[in-house]
Parts: sequence; structure tokens; C-alpha cells
Amino acid sequence: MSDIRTKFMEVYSILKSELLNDPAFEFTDDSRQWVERMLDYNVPGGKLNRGLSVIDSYKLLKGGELTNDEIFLACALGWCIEWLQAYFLVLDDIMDNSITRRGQPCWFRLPKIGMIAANDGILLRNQIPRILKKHFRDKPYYVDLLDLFNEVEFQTASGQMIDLITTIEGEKDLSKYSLPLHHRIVQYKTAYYSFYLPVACALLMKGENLDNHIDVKNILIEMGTYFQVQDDYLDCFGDPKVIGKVGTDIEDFKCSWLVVKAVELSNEEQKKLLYENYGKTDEACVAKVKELYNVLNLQGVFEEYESNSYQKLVTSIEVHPSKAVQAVLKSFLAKIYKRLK
Ligand code: GPP
Ligand code: MG
Ligand code: MG
Ligand code: MG
Repeated sequence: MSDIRTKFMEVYSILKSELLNDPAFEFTDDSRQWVERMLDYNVPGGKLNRGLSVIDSYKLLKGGELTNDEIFLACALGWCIEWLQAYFLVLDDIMDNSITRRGQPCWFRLPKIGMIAANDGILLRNQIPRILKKHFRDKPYYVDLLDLFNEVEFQTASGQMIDLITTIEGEKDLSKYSLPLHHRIVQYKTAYYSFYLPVACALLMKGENLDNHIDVKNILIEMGTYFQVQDDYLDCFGDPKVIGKVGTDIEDFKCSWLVVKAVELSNEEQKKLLYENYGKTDEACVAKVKELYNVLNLQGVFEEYESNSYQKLVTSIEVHPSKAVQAVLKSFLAKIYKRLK
């Protein structure tokens, strides 16, 4: 394990123990144990890309070694994003009726958890401002930080809403699925919190005004879009053992990049097959959709999309006037290019 990952995990233990001793609630042994188990199950088990990116980005922006205090604060902000992610995933898995996450059953699937998971999601969400208050309330950028988390959460929940309302039973209509709709969904449900937020946190720590970094934001939104196209691709073509989750997009009638491409490339007969089989839980229907994806060579179409997006992103990063910002963006892109998980 790299040094920074070890340090990051140490900060997790500190933040967890602070939350388990939060004076605003009189914890009993039972309730403390519940929260500890819930946190350990849902917060630290992912790739931690979003969280670690805050530290990485801050280091590149500062352009020198960080003090211990700066490392701690960057880690704490990184964890706030991982907390946000845990909150979204616990609830998203209920909404998407998913089975596994990060190589284990979704939290709500565990015995005795069920819909208590909905409240656990709310708790995870409420722990973020508690961490921020404890460690950032005296910082000049505290208000901007709170505002940033609120804005991004609103955008994500709105993206999730449009992701969900396209799948309403009785209103399933593949003809409304298009690249512009897909782009709108993924921009809001994924790109803001996964890509813009970590870099925006680092910029705030550095004392920057976010209004002066709209160009950075736009590049990160495009990177986040590319990331969610990969997520859509892996939902069908990824190895569940590697990605840690079993895909449900076909069953859920999701406006996935794959189905948008399939509609675009299908002839009338193939379109009919898609209309008849997409969005059904029946395994045989799912298999027919996957077979069509293969006939249409969606793996090849994706590979082409992937290298085009990469080239476009590199080009837009390289026109940015600041070398430090370029380094931040390139480092983020390198973490996700051709990812298998
Ligand atoms: C990813 O969509 C989007 C989210 C996790 C945001 C959820 C937002 C909420 C307000 C709950 P996805 O369903 O494709 O992700 P995955 O494939 O990981 O389930
Ligand atoms: Mg979802
Ligand atoms: Mg999901
Ligand atoms: Mg997905």
C-alpha cells in the first residue's frame, strides 16, 4: 500500500471515531455498534479514487510538499466525498434493485438491514456537514465548501431523478432514448460529484474562487461523462468479479449508453427485438439483448468512443493556461483511461 493510502485510511479511523462519539447524540452501545458496522461496510471499500484525488490535486496545485496539517485536511475532504458516494450508493442500490456492490451484497440485502438502509443513507449524508464543521469551520473557505457540497448533491439527486423517471413502468419507450438525453442524465448523476467535486475541493483549499475555474469544470464534466459511459459498458461487458457488482441496466430499462447506441445502429428487425426484450427481468430476454449488442459490435463501437474521448480530453486539457491545472486533469484522466473496474 502506498504511503498516501495508508495515511488516508488512518484519517478514516479518526473521522469514524469522532462520529461515534458525536456529543450531539447520546450513543448507546447498540447504536454505536450499528453505525460503526454500517460505516465499515459502506464507506471505505471502494477504489477510493474520488477521495484520493483531493490530496493528489491539492499537491499538484500547491506544487510542493504538504504539511501534516494540509495532508489531514485534504484527506478529511476526500473522505467527505467518499461519504457522499457511500450515501448515494446505499440508496442507488435500493432504487436499482441491485444485488452486489464492491464484491459483497448490497447493504439493504443483508439480513436485518432491509429498509433501515434508507435511514443509514440519510445518516451518511448528515455525517458530511458534521465532519466539515469539526475540521473546517474556522477556514475562510468554509461557507464555499458547504455551498459546493449542497450544489453538487442537488445536481446528483436531479440526475438520479431523470435516470429513474425514464424507466417508469407503463411508460417505457425506447424511442425517447438518445445521446443528448443520456448525456444530460450522466452529467448530473455522476460527473459533478465524481469529477468536479474532488478538484473543486482542492481548489477551495488552495484559496481559489471557483467562479474563475469554469473551464476546469467543463473539462471535468466531459471526463465524468466518459467515466459513466465506461460504467454503462462495464455493466454489460465487465467481469462482475472485477467490477464488484452484477449489472442490472438491461433489466431496469436504463437509458444506458449501450442501448442508445443499439437503437441508433439497429435495422427495423433488430429494433423490434430490442423493443420486445429490453427492460424485462426474464433471463432469456436479457440474453437476447446481449446477443444483439454483440451482433452490433458494441464492444468495438465503445473502444472507438473511448479513444476518441481520450484524445478530445487531452486536447482540451493541453490548451489550459496553467501547467499545474493540466497536471491535475491529466492525473485524473490517467486513473480512469481504459479502466476495467
Ligand atoms: C450512478 O449510477 C449514479 C449514482 C450512484 C448517483 C446516485 C444518486 C442518488 C441521489 C442516490 P449507476 O446506477 O449506474 O451506478 P452503479 O452502476 O454503480 O449502480
Ligand atoms: Mg442508478
Ligand atoms: Mg445503480
Ligand atoms: Mg451503472
